Amino acid sequence: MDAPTTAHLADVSAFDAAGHIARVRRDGYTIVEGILDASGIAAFRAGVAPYLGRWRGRNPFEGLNTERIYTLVARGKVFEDLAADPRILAVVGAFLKPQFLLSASHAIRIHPGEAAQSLHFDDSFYPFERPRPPLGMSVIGAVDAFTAENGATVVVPGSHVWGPAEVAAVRDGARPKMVAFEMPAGAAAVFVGTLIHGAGANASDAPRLGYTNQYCEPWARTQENWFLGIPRERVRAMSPTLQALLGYGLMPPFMGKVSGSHPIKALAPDWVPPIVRQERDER
Ligand SMILES: O=C(O)CCC(=O)C(=O)O
Repeated sequence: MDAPTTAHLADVSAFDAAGHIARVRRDGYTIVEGILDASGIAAFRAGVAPYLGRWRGRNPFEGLNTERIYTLVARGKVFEDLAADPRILAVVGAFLKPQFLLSASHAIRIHPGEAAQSLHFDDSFYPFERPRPPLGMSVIGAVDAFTAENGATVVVPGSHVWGPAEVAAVRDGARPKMVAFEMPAGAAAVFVGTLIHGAGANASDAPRLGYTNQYCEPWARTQENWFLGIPRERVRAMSPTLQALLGYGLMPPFMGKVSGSHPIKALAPDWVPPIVRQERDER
């Protein structure tokens, strides 16, 4: 198996994880610059190019004038590196339990004329009352620079600690003070799953390309089903860190086991599911 790689990544030793974590606790989000450098941005663009231009969102939430490329993590090395970026994982890991999982990974290209997305919070589908600790963490990264005009994500700072009444007021149309994630290409915002946000309207004359990687507690169901969505041969070639993020690890003592064994065994080239092997051996 490959070791985790730092290709496309800047020097991580100088990364101020504590500062970012403190900002997330206070405001609900932080912005990390330089997650992708110029070569990473070029690799990202080349990696999504084959899939662009053929799809539009199916509802206003996906964005009727927005393209999304799902299961991005499995579409190339640059996307693997983004999902397992050690700086991102350092911030995310301060809020989720060890063995947390990647929950969703997709590119988002918002076309000119797209309306603003409805305000929401990303871990809302877990049925636990707010206020509460986040059950998920989200990253939204800029491949094109994000501006207020081209659809930069807008957030309500501090809304991560809100209770149900304030959240309901926003759903009913209240508009508290919002901030746009205006950030240069290559930067990424990291925020808690309880933070209220949405994609902005794109009033510019160019598309806005970005991506989201979302993580969840190791005991929670992931949004994307990686076991069905990513062939095992492809997972086998990924780093151990990413394999764990995709669910090929155990949450102690044994959550995620495969017929009583560690799920990493399922990546061996000659692996057959134990129930098939055992039935065969009986014959
Ligand atoms: O693309 C963005 O700026 C935000 C998208 C988002 O929040 C979502 O689709 O859940």
